[in-house]
Amino acid sequence: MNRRKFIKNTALTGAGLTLTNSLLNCAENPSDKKETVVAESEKSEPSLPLVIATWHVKEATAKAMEVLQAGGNALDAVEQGCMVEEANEKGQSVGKGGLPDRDGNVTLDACIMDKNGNCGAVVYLQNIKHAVSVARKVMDDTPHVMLAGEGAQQFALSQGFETEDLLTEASRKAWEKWKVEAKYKPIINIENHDTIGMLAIDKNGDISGACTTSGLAYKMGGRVGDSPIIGSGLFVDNEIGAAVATGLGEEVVKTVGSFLVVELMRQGKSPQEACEEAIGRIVNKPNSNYKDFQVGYIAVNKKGETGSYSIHQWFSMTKFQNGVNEQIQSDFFNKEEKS
Ligand code: SD4
Repeated sequence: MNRRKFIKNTALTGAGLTLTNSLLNCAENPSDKKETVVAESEKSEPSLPLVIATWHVKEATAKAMEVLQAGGNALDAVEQGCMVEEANEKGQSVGKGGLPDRDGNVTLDACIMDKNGNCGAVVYLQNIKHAVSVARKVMDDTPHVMLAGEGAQQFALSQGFETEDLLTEASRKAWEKWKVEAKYKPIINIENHDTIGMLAIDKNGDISGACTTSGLAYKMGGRVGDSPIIGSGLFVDNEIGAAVATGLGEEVVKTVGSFLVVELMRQGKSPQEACEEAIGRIVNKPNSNYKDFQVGYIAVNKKGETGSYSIHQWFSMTKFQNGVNEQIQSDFFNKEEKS
């Protein structure tokens, strides 16, 4: 599978750090994907249940749909869907096999949110593959919303999760190569997909969402992105809809992106319009260096209409609805960029 490499680096100059933005180059080359739909259009009345997810993750959306078709709720569907990618060692941005930070540690961020506005999150979780399930346990079985690091791991162990080394041989080699050749100026990653964010509506019309990631490859030790932060990486409001983000988390956090998308839908915008305006908030900032990084949003509203939008080309959404599990290429802001 060829991957297009369209932007090489993301510079976080404020932190004095240059980071590879892994998701800049992991989208499908459209010439490889016969089933790719070029632009999304809502041709018929949306029907339930439905699942959408960031990037090309058909196995994950298929799992979530299996849960929904069996009468399961949206919360179980998004958890189980995300778990597919966490267990997929070939995916170097989620769960086992995730690329490590600059010190060689794989650290995971995840969150989950249900139809009642309950949520749970883990940040800087190590040695436990299913971060999304630990996040769910935080939501279900603690009085808290977020657990970090050692505390999150201890909690997971107390709940019966088992530790394992998440750094696969492939990711270790990539890290070793990065250290030697990039000299702490990271080079492009080759990945199958990126952070998975998933939103589902079950047959009762209830919405839930989840997001799980190993974050930016070769990040500074201790760095946490947007993905586990409710309102930034993910937000669900069962009255309105839900949104989830992928991309350079720092930019998503600064604009409280997923909450913004949901609030824009509350004001009457379609999911597509809301995603576009949220991207607008990033790219229209004074002195925005958006050409150097990617951010993408996907969203769904209560009616089951969906949208997705990104700064740069090659972001995609996987959507499973009406028996069709398809990858949909997102529209994007930076049309000046050459294909
Ligand atoms: C982060 N939003 O940690 C994530 C990165 C991402 O895997 O989407 N890529 O900033």
